[in-house]
Amino acid sequence: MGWGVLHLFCKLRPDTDGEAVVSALKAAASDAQQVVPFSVFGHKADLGIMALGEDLVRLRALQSALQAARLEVADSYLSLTEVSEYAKGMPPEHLEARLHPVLPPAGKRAICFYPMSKRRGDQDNWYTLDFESRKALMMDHGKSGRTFSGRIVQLITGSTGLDDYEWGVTLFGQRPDDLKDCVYTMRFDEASAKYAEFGRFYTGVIGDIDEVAALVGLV
Ligand code: 76R
Repeated sequence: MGWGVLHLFCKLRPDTDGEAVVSALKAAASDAQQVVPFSVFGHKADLGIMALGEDLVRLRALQSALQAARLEVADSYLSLTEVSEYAKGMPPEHLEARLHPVLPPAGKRAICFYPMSKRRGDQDNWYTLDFESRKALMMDHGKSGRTFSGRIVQLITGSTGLDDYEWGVTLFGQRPDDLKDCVYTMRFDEASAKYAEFGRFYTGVIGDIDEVAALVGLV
């Protein structure tokens, strides 16, 4: 079974208790959850947190602790790690990395997150294609994705029925141009060009908890 994944995009307020935020993040990180903190560029948020673990209640408890420290949750996304139905035949270690990823990947400090769905339009409807056609499109997608092997780590987490879009897309790269090149290239995949719809994009820089807390002005 997959893990819960909670992305939180938070804003500092004048009365935010920075020390309490740092304690909450450290407590969560030492309590069977992975916590990936990052500073977010631009006005959409200050502090980004990607928290993942088996127990959804603990993820929600982290959110409560941050809110109790008067951090404003400006946006969020809930999803679950999963193995894509088109990746079922892949080697077990590959599937394990999808279900139980160890984050953040070493040396990849640039992160972006966006939610996406597959289109259900009158002309182009992903869900009226048969499985073999979808699988062929996803194989093409995987092929163009693999040209970024080593440069990008993608984590696709499922959210159909849980949040506004069908997947959360989290990409890790060494620098922002790795993210940009990857997303640009994949726009030409038929699976994206014809069928993808995207939500808001968030981009940031990962660090350890103290580093990110200092950078965004929490401490
Ligand atoms: O798991 C695998 O690596 C197998 C091949 C593969 C699958 C099944 C794969 C590879 N992806 C898969 C599934 Mn992907 N991916 C996206 C986006 O911006 C866009 O245009 C779309 C957002 C990017 C950038 C990306 C990158 N992928 C999926 C699915 C689930 C579909 C389903 O289950 O129905 C989505 C929504 C999706 C979206 N993909 C890759 C990449 C990259 C870089 C790879 C190669 C990964 C690697 O080799 O490590």
